[in-house]
Amino acid sequence: MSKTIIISNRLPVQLQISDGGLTAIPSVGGLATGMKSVHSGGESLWIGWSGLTDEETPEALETEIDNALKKHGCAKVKLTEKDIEGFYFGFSNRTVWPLFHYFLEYSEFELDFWNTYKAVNQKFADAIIAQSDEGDTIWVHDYQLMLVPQMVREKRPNTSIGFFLHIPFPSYEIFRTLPWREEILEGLLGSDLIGFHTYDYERHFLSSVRRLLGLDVSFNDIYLDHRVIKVDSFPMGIDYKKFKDAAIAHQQSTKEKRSDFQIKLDDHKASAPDTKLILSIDRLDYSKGIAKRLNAFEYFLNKYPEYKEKVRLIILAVPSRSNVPQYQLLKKEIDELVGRINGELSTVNWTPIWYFYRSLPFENLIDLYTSSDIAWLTPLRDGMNLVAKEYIATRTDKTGVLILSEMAGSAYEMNEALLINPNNFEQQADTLKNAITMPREEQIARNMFLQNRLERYNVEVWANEFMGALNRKKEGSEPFVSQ
Ligand code: GDG
Repeated sequence: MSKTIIISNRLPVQLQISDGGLTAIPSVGGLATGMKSVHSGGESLWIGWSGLTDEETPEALETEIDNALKKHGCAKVKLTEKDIEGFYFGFSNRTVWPLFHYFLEYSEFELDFWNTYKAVNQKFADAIIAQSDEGDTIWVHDYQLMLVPQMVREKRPNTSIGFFLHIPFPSYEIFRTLPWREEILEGLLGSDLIGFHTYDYERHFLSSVRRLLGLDVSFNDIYLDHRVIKVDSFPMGIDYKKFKDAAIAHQQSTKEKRSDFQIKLDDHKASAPDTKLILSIDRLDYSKGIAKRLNAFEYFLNKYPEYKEKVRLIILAVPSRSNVPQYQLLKKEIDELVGRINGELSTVNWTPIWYFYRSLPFENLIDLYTSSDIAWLTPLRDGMNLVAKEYIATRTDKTGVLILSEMAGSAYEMNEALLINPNNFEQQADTLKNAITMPREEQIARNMFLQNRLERYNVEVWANEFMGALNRKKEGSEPFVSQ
């Protein structure tokens, strides 16, 4: 029987080794949830890195780890510390990530990184080849594995291969600066179907293929030898029901059951009922525009001083890639900015910014979403941005205002949000004022549209549409319908 193989850098389960032995905890991230409908029963296998390097894995536990992963339909790719250094922290996050987010000056073109990226992609491809048969369907995820489709195609010419990129694909002018640009494109073109979050990323990719490889491109078909490769956009949704249900449960829970976090938020509301809470949640990443947001907040308070003591900004910055120097610098910059702004503007009754540098449990995330009057998300570039969608999904009474950067992929589907250019402080300050004063009826009207769309195009629909398109391509029976 043919099966589906999903492949991503990390597996949807986390391994923990403690005195009590080994535990495999399923992760609750968007991708893991979205793939549930695809990754079910014995008909699918998810291949990825377990999160433990070879050096961290006691030999005696190897079989136990394999068995624990097998129970979740997973198999591991073994990587050394050196692999992770060059492939993940190196080429993926010091070359591709900055370049694809238009931070050209941060992108490092290191031959060692590239060689390790190739070698590790080969390890992933070998794992697929070892565990798959010709009739299987393979879905490769994200920028860490862009060479895998071609590596698999070489050994399995007739296998159906899909690839989805979760980050932006940059314009040709940016992409062409990469020394290994042709190899990356050729790697991706091993796929039968290549998916992006937005039509713009798709267009950028097609343009690079045409100009760098000189291939025939017609509409969203690429002609390569005897193959036709489809390219299309599939904007990723969220597990809408999970967020909505969590928000409903949160509202229904008794006072005694509130989290400490919620008690603090409620105390704050009770002591300053007129104060608006403005929320931002991001991984601590330069692409998310956190420093600019802090500067824009200060600008807003200086332009509209009547809002001093009437607003509070909550910044949840989740630690990320702290081995990469650029992220260490950013952490320092944000720490200093928050300290300076709070130092300069605080009063005895008011601290303008509450700053949390940590990852919070899901329940606290819901506390924050449901307690905040405004979500303010200002990425300078973002493939999609799921936080914007999650905030809207938790607004059970349909109030709340979303201010969203037009540089986020999600902005294309969220026109009813207040869309801003994160570099325009004047516009950001005025938009904050509009958000604070927006009438309740207007909030409800805007969120009604947003919620309907998010509920309909949820993450399961996203996964099924991609798989459907890949299967149609395989069968060649139905006409391919572009969105
Ligand atoms: C990449 C692309 C694209 C955040 N803090 C906590 C927490 N989160 C969860 C959120 C959300 C997820 O993390 C973040 O997703 P984003 O989409 O906003 O951003 P990236 O991590 O950069 O994801 C992005 C995405 O891939 C999917 O294709 O949208 O553009 O960069 O789900 O809820 N979860 C918990 N505690 C936290 O403190 N539990």
